Amino acid sequence: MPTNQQDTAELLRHSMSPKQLEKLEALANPHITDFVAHAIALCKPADVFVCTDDSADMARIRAMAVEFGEERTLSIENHTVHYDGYHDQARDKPHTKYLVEAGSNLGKTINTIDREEGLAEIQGIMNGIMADKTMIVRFLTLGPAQSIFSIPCVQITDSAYVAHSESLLYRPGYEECRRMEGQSGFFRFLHGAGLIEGGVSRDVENRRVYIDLENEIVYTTNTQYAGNTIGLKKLALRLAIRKADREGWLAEHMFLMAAVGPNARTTYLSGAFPSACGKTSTSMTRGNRIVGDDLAYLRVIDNEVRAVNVESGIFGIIENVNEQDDPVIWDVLHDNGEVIFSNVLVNKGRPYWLGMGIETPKSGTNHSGDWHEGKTDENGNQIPLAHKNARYTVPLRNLANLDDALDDPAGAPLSGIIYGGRDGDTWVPVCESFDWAHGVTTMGASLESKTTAATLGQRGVRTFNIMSNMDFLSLSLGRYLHNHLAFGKDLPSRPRIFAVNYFLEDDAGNFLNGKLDKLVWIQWMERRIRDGIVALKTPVGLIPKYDDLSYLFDQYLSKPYSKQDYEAQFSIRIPALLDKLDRVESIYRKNAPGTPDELYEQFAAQRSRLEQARKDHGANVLSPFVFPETK
Ligand code: SPV
Ligand code: MN
Repeated sequence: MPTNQQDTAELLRHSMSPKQLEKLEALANPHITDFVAHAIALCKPADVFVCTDDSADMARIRAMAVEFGEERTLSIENHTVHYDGYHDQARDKPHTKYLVEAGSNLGKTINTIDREEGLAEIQGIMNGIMADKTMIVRFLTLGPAQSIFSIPCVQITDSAYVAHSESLLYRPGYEECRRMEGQSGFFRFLHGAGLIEGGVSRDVENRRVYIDLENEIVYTTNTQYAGNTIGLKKLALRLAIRKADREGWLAEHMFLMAAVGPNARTTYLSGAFPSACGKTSTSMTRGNRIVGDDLAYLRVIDNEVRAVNVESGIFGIIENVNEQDDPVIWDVLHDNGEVIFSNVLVNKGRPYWLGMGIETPKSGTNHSGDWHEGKTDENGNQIPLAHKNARYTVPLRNLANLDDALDDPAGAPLSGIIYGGRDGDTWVPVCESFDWAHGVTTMGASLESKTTAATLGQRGVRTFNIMSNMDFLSLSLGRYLHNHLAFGKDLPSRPRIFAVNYFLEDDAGNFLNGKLDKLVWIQWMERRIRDGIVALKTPVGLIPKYDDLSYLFDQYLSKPYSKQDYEAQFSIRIPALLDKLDRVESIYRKNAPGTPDELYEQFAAQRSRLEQARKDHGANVLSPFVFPETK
């Protein structure tokens, strides 16, 4: 590693052309040059490309992705396809670790490694990893530019696909860095894809994502999948959760949308759902407008909660995107704005995916290479035509339903927060909490969801996932929960908290709701917030009245809604809800010392309300019609 300024300057001069060096030096920031020098000394690239916000530099990145074989062009102009390795199709939780000093108190649920050991390991793996490759240096911003929310970032990668994806997903940051006039405070990301074979990272057994919280640097290697590599996405979220803890705000795994109510009034809602549980589709529901689909920062400004989309694009799951249910995104995927498809089937230059609602070809190229229907993997399992976690990457500016708040430096005023997971048997489709603390503890901090294809490993396993942010927590569970409780405590008016469940099943395992029903739940929440329409008071929160839902189903989906459907969906399943309280409480008791007492108090109160209701009504499952009306 270079040890002084002269060594750094020498190393930089030897590693890149004068033109690239000029772009770096124009930033006049020793923190940046030191990081670039550190990366060069470690990864030993053949060449360095410094990307500014200039459109020619952006175009160069895109061209590199095709030249390097990481993306292939498709029939529609500006569309490309990228493949991740067959075993590199999702986030790798076991190999994602925080580098911590001995005696750290992150708790049992967070994956850590001794700092010195971890640094030695990752730097060993990354030593010389860019030999024969071009190192790309990018500057981007999290959150809107020139805002209290913005965080400048430096991304270094040898993957043009990663760099190209970031052009579509984030706001440019070179000019923002220039304005920083030599200060520090950047998040820094260093990615090396490792040996590439057939366009994909070969040595996935050496895949690592190591997070240095102290220096706000993330090292990631031997992987291409965006969730493991794109610094500004989930790697930055982990750093942001720490920064938010220090500064008194919240960094969340949430969509942000403008719900459009009667007379075109706008109500901003955010929603935290685990990966692949409907975040993107909720933020795109017909008639409403999207601000963001995955990551939000929340701050109290002048006694009001304001929220921004951290990103400016979507890395969305493509499975089940079809023309009828998802017309806005369907259009974006078919017009000639920029799109990167990943891990889909390509046949004659056209992309195909699971659940697209049209006839699909019997052969082509996909994440397994040449594919034909019936092809099996090394375990004899049939390989579907596209991966379940296949995705599309697009900039939000191409969407017809984009809300103006996207680039507002003051963010959007937030009126409601929604928590939802893949829950077959406990929560009703929509329910409002009694108050902030009840919502934070029994909804956000009690979220459980079945695992999906967004992470490597078994699917369909019920898993605790606090605020849908569990995979990204860089704080102890107790501390993170404390921050949520404190955030809303002293505000004159707080966002309301709701729980939703799109995945409730009947006894035979059939889903009780249609894919579009969420449109009605959003409108009900909007009416609760804006009009204070009457609800029914159950032991777990406030649920809609049948008549209101019947009206909203008719208005928004032109569908009749029967009393039988209402009863099946909104019955309070007491034994399942009590079991859930026990399950979640034992997680906190076992793994989360420092959990605020308020959680245990709220759980005890909820338990006794459920037991009392069982006694009063003499049944385990209570029809919604038995509950009284309330404001
Ligand atoms: C998610 O899995 O939650 C995503 C995609 O949004 S990524 O985190 O990038 O894998
Ligand atoms: Mn996500």
